[in-house]
Amino acid sequence: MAKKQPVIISCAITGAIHTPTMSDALPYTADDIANQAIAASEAGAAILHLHARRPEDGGVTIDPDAFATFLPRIKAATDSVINLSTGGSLMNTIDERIAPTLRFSPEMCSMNMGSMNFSFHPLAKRYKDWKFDWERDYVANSDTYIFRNTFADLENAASQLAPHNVKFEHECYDVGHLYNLRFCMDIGLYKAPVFIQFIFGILGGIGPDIDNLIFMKRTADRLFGDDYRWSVLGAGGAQMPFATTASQMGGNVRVGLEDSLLVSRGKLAESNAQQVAKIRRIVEELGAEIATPDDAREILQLKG
Ligand code: KMH
Ligand code: ZN
Repeated sequence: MAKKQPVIISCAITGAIHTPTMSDALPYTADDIANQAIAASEAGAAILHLHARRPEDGGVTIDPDAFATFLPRIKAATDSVINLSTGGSLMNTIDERIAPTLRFSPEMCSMNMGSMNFSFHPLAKRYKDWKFDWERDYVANSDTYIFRNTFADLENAASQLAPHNVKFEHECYDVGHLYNLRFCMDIGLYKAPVFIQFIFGILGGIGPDIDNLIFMKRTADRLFGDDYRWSVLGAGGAQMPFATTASQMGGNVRVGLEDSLLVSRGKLAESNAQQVAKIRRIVEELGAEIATPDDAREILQLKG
């Protein structure tokens, strides 16, 4: 029997969605982001997906100077692949969102494959201290909260980033985004093998039902054949069930406080490393190995 490929664990350390009022574990100072990223790497994360936040209030920032406050420490302390977000905030242009990647030229960065509504699921109200008012905060302002990723934006980002040879984590929140990706490959924006992150459970994208994972995977097989590698991200309570299922289907997994503040049903995670350790234990107990950073470099054909 052919040896199974090891499972790449990505960890998304802090993101732009959750707020520090929702969990004490969510890192937002440079020290906390660096410490949690280093601990996640030691726990088994081969890839670290990073956003920056304002240390004074935990709000989102895409200022490259803010990334500079924690990136050197993480690079000095770990061998994990650095993956910078180009999603940033819903308020910024694509030029602003790719600025940190242009400055630091990491091995990887995210690339969001379509425009969409983008919201917390209303069930997020269950989080501790969650002061969320659906009508006031989202429905009334829904014009402001469009996540813009037009084809022109994708073309612009790909052409500016081309000299950096950065591998994209193609964030696909719905089946249509797979077709967008195929189109962009056909017009020469991306090189195979592409790395697709199938995302389930963001309101505005496809829902967290395992049927949808099978459907996304089957559609990707049809569109990309051998030209893609894949990983799964389930938002909120879908994180561990989807990661477990994906790892059993031959896929890779993404965990981290960016995507879920929980470690198990109704229980807040203490750290990113706790989520990495949990999915690592599940993957290993079910008979697979986890990938080292160098395995990830080889599987995804990173510039290294
Ligand atoms: N927060 C995730 C659902 C990005 O940073 O570009 C998607 C994400 C986007 O990670
Ligand atoms: Zn992100």
